[in-house]
Amino acid sequence: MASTLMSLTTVLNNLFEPSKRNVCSSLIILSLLLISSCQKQERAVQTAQPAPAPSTMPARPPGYPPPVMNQPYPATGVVVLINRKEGWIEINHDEIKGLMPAMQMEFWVKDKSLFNNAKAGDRVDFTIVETEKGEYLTELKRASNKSR
Ligand SMILES: [Cu+2]
Repeated sequence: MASTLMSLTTVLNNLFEPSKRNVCSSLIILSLLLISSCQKQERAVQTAQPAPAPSTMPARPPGYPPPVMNQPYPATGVVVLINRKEGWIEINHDEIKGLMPAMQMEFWVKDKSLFNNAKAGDRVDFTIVETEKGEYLTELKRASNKSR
């Protein structure tokens, strides 16, 4: 019993010995730092901006208002390739007034027989219609004016 008391006193003495106290308090500070850095990480995760939801509509370039639904937009361009199997045509098109600037892009068709009217390399006149379900090419014919 006496020896237990002795060792307890030794432990207490050691604890209050300045050098040991420093070790002890620095351990406390270290653990506090660890806790606070963990909290910081958590906060960083929470404030991270959620990725924008993928939009079905392409971003509107400046100067082009949202398209008028179900209104035919006449357009011209050159056929790059036709994918009959999937039902789309890639056209290097001129500016489509009120819809989009000149660019190369794919258009879906609802009627694949339109593809009989043209082939890759042809300059074409076509029509684009915007619907709630997306953008479709509804008319396609080889351009009568080949000068452009
Ligand atoms: Cu386009």
